Amino acid sequence: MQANLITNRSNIAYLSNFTGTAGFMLLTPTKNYLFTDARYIERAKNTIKKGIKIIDVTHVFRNPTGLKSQWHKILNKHKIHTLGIEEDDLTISRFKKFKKITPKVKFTNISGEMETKREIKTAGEIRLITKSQRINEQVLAEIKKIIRHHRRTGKKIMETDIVWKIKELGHHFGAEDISFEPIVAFGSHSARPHHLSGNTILKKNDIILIDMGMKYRGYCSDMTRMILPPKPTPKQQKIYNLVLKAQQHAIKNIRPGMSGKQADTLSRNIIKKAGYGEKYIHSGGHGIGLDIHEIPSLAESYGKKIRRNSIITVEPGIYLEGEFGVRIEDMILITNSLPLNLTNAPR
Ligand SMILES: [Mn+2]
Repeated sequence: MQANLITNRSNIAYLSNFTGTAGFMLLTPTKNYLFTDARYIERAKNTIKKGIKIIDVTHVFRNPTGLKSQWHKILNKHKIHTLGIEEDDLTISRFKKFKKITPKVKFTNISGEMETKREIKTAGEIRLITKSQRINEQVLAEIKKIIRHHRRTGKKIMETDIVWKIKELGHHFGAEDISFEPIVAFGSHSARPHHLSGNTILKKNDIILIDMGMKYRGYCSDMTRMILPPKPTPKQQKIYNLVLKAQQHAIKNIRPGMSGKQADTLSRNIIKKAGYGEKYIHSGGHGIGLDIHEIPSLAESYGKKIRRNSIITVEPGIYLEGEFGVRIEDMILITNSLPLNLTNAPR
């Protein structure tokens, strides 16, 4: 029999609801186990899904044979001769420890198997991701008010002020966390796709890029919006319209069965034809769920198919160094017909 050792934290959360930072799972054909220590036993008991047995490994560090005897008992009970491991996650030092207490077992790589399951979202997951995005939109609406106020009054505000406002408002509207550090880029900083926000002060005619996401019951949201200056230049307006056109075309036409590469091409071809292909310097989107970046990937290098009931971002961009950049990002649910846009924020 084969058992699978799950060490990836998002996979553990997906399987068990357990979100502690120490622990691992063992999935046998008939029973699933969560191993964790005293700091998390209480939490595990309160949050874990039914049917998973909690194994307390608190004293193992003082007495390593403690884990060894429990471990052997379980492996023998289920007649395990092969152990699947997540090679993309398990460090070499931890692997050595497992190898030491499991000398007779054959190891096999199962990286990606859980991620392939997680790619398809259940109705409950779709609800949580949508809720996460609703909070994200409530936060953005407040941020826009703040920016309007500062533009009107000329009161000083820095990129990092807005970053912290996003975090505080996320908490206020019920998010448990942000899904990644918000990207707030004023003026020419918007030409850097992942600008590190700093102490730059907003100028009256700055274009603003905001890329932000929340976490709600473990599930991430992700959205990018541009806040155009009161009087955008013709070039800003032209590039904005082009990115929006490319994004909307992709959103309308992505279908299950298409490869990640084909899905990426939908927005990229429009930007290429307009002469800005070289300025679209990242992939066209990504899966999202418990992690901010999951499979599938909308990219040249991703030949696998887009699947129904996966949730992906669509986020083309054009970056003109020293001038400005534009990216527009929505989250969509893949269906058999028109994808469902989960993003309601105005563009
Ligand atoms: Mn994104």
